[in-house]
Amino acid sequence: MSSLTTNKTVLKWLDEMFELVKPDKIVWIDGSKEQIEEFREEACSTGEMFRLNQELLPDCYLHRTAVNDVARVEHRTFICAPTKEQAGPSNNWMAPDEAYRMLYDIARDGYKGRTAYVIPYSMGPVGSPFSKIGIELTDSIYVVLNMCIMTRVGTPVLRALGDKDDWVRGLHCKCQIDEEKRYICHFPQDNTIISVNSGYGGNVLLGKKCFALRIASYQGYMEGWQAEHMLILGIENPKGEVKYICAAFPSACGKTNLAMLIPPEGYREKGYRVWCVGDDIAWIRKGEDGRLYAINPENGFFGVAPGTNEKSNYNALASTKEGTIFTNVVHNLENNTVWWEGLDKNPPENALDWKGNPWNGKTSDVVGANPNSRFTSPAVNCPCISSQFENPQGVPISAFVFGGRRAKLAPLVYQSRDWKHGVFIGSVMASETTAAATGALGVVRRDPMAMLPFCGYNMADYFRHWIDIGKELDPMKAPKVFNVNWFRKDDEGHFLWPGFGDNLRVLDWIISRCEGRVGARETEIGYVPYAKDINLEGIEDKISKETLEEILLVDKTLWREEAKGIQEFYAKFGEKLPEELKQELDILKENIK
Ligand code: GTP
Ligand code: SPV
Ligand code: MN
Repeated sequence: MSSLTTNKTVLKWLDEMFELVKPDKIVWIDGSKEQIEEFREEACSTGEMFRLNQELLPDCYLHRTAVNDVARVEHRTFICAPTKEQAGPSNNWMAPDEAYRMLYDIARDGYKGRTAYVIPYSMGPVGSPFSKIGIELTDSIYVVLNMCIMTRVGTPVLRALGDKDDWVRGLHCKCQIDEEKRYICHFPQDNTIISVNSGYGGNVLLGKKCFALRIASYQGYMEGWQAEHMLILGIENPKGEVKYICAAFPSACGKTNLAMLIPPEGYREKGYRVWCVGDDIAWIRKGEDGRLYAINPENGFFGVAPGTNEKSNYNALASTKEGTIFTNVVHNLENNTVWWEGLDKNPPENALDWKGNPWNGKTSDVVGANPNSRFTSPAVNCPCISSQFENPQGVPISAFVFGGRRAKLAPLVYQSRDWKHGVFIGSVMASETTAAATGALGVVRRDPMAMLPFCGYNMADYFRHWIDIGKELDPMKAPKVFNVNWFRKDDEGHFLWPGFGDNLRVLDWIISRCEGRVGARETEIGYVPYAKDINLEGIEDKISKETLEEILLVDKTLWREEAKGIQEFYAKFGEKLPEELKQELDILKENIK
């Protein structure tokens, strides 16, 4: 197939890669419906995908990854900057020469007997000043079809690129899906990503975590903008005014759910609406009016399936009803559809589990869907997708919200005293680990700004970048900074806060604070709501005033322990840790003495 561009930098790189991996055939992705249909046919004919019930789930498919390949692999993810210090203490590092040599050895001849797919893609609306272009070379149709949902692909992207060299190189080789030779490597200084021996989501859809966070965070550091692991949502009030919030929660901690939430009945009746701009990644820059603006660089959702249902996330579920690829969920053979834990109380009896083994949901005592099983759905499917989704200028941000899973300690919500204190709060975030990455579950770890696995450079420089961004903002225009915790538990392990749609009650307080319409209690850790200011109308049976008061308390004893943990974490960054953050830690220690 002839190439779709004459861009010499693209053709040169591709020639080098073809010479290395030796494909039998080369196919350029043009983004046409016909081509996508051809790939679906082919993937079904080889058993790589299954066509689901086309009446109930039109254009929907099921895919199973290898059993050893179901999540991101943080211990095999590397930042290959020229020096270890540039990668920083929170990243795995390999010297670029050594990494290229090792990866090329693994990838050599890897496409023999296979087809090379060349995917030109844009992160962000094609032609937006925020947007960036990448080219992913892959030997996986599954990757192609996912990228066609998650990003803007094809000929218009190459047209926008023209002759420029400003694009990110991405080589993906499935190889033998060998865990021992699995590597996800980033070369921020070369705009290059190489991923070998995986076929799973975040490891191989290179536009997502690899480019839009790891490479882009470094680009943002160099160019004065930010790439963050944040959802973007708009809250419309009864007057029709929309305020936008960006929120950073670690993987599988509620971004997709919050981004698409349905307001509680009382709010709906009054005329409140929530609009989803993005559910995972935000690219943020200062606009001409001096405010921060954000776009969602993606074009689809790669969402966690388990727990998604009519009630918890109606909009996400609705998004999966057409043109969706399901990965590692249960195959319901009764009607050729899909199922996962938490979808409904009616698991299929005649089914295949995520590994493809016969599974009876009524009698089995093991889960049918992998805990990190996912759906890949087009953003346009989402009933509450924002009218600003395609706005090339992005949306103005009123608040940044940080949060994680903390059974104890962190109150339901609190506000920082100012920007610097807000950066401190983001930098000391901690959360219990989830199934989104391989490794231990439920262990509390520091995950600054939910970026620990995704920051493409030294995290101390990343903190400095955050502080510097704030210095350039007029305090009146800078987003206000908050922390939330939907995951406080009682001693029996039950969640104390109802969560999901009811989280709007907390966002309501946040917006009121941004608009200066409500007071707050100044505490040792920042501004905490008075219980009376969190609207509990309609959920008095789900949460008592006493419980609310309990989850708004600041327990000094626990915070003293926390301060020790923060100090240990900060010590890793040595002299590079910004002085401002040391001062903020000193203030906290003084406050809770
Ligand atoms: P990634 O796609 O991995 O980045 O995850 P995410 O941050 O988008 O997480 P998602 O919204 O998919 O939620 C992950 C899990 O958290 C699901 O099992 C949800 O049911 C659960 N969850 C989300 N919001 C809430 C909440 O408000 N309360 C409780 N208790 N659980 C929640
Ligand atoms: C996450 O783990 O934060 C995800 C899923 O959004 S993945 O694309 O696999 O990284
Ligand atoms: Mn994520």
